Amino acid sequence: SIPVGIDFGNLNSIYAVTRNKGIDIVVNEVSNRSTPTIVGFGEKNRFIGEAGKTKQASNVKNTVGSLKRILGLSFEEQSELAIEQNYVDAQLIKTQEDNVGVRVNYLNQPQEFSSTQLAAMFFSKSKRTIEDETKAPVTDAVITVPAWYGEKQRYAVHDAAKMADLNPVNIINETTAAAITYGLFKPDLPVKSKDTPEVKPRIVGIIDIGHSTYTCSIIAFYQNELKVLGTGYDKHFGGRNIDYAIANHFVEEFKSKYKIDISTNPKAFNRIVASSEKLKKVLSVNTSSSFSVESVMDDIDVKSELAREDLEEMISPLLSKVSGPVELALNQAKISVDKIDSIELIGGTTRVPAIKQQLSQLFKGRPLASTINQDEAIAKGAAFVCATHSPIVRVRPYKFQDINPYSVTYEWERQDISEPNEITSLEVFPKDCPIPSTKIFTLPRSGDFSVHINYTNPLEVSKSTNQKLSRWHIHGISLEEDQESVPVELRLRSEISGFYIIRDAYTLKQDPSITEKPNTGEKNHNNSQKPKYVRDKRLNVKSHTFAISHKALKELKKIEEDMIKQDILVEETEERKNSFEEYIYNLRAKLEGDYVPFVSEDEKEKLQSLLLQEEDWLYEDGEDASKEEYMTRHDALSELADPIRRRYLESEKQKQLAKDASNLS
Ligand code: ATP
Ligand code: K
Ligand code: MG
Repeated sequence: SIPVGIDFGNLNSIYAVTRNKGIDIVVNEVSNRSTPTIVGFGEKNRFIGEAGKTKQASNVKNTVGSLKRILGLSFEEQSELAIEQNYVDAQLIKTQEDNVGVRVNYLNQPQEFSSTQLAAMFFSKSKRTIEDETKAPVTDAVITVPAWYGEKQRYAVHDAAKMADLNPVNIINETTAAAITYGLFKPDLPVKSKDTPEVKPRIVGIIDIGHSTYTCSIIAFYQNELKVLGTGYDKHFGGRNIDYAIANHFVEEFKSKYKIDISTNPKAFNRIVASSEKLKKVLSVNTSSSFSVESVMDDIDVKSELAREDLEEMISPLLSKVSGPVELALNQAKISVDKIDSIELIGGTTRVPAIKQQLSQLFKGRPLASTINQDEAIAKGAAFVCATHSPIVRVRPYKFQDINPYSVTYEWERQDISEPNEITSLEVFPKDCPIPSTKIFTLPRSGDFSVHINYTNPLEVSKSTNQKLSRWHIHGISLEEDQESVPVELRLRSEISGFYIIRDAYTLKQDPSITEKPNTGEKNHNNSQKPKYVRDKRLNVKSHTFAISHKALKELKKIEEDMIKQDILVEETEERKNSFEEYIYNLRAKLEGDYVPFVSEDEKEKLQSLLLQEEDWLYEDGEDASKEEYMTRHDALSELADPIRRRYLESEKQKQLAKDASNLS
């Protein structure tokens, strides 16, 4: 599998692959370097990516965007849900598992899909796009997510990828992925070595403001190495807030100006939002711009204009929040603005002049650079990370470390062991500790037991977030007759992907080699009193996480595969129809041209009337026929026409032979 990185954006997603010793962006079926993150449902098939965007205006109720916002969201998170419903015309519903899903019309009937299925639909289309462009099989992928994604959302990404027949080898934070790209392509980073332990890293602030989210990370760079020192974010700050501010402004204006209320008409409002986004982009360059939408509703054309100044006034509440994520990141990194060596802007919304200006003030006039590609840096970093996991692709070693966003505690049951001060829980991974990280912990146990992994501090995560992350069962513990307990060693790990796990568990026994020849080496000198333990038996570890069960995953994967088959069938039917139509036109032209000397009047008449009949059929009953029917009719027609074609080809061959012969003589 070719290594793939997917920047799963709220508006657009970007695909990168490593090939020819570099990292390339993959273009989609219409040669765009980014693909709309959108899924639409139709009477016969789905419209995913570009097709979804194209059909959106005429299919608003059955088109779903904001996939990344609703992915892994619980229905309990009502305030989040209410915000997302503003941006999604399809109806958001509660799925059987208490997650968020949609109800849409698909194949002429109401159907429900979970947000995980929706993301899977987008990922499976992405997989095909990448396979078509690279002509290589695609399985392994690294997908990027916002730093604020909790464990539930990260498992949802994992499940969605698997449903789409991808292997999510890693999930990494967006700004971390962009930082990796920065680190890979900057030639002049400080070199840390044994001889120069004191050399200072370069400190860079990476600011990503996209369509829905704003993240700032402070990163320390050495050559071939980076460490995230702090990350701050505003979950609800992005281009879509600006688009809606503009759209709502015009809705109000048009109420009095044209006596229409566009907010009551989803299709019309959608078009206003789309035009508002365009207007916003123009205002990043020009100081004023006109605005118009033809026949927006009730056959009314609307027209207006907007000045950049007025836009800035309109979004002043948003602009006042620009400093938030930067301050949070600096706080977590425990450094001041002056210690930052440079600032990199990525994400589309950092192009807004007023936002740039605010950032510039915040960083005391320091230049705001975009030395890495603003739109593509995240996907490229992800593709590189995917390559590091590949057994066949060789990439240079690169070390990167992220930072733990939430404190996490491991908790286990009390067992009746006469252990003084037996503790039953431990905050293993405090907020701000580096990740990945492994902690080894030994517990006396009298039998099989379970461990619960929870967020430590409800205040660190949003109110409605489930505090309980996962449950782990450790079994296979057996005691000797005279034993009250046995020491069990757990390897606890926080992964770069944001998962907290128990990597493995062993029972321990006293090291037999030590009792046999005690205290020979220096090493054992200090702890000669304590018995030394070694691993004895590997225990079984079973987890219950947010991930959906194997059985459910298998079923959902099958459902996705069937929907893909249906999409492909519709595509192929369309191709067959087009080729049949083309054949009719070509044959008609040839009957009047090339074929004239080889066709009898009788044959010609017969064929021409058949052509007419088939053409009529195509525009009536045959408008919407099956793939087989187009093929059958195509075959029937060519069976009649082929003898004529053969006579023609034979004559051409003879002519060529005669020509060759005369050239020879
Ligand atoms: P997110 O990161 O929130 O998931 P995303 O990755 O899809 O979203 P980007 O592709 O980084 O977002 O940026 C898209 C946003 O940037 C859109 O709101 C778009 O309108 C906006 N944008 C793009 N170009 C410009 C521009 N020249 N001026 C203003 N805004 C722009
Ligand atoms: K993007
Ligand atoms: Mg983004």
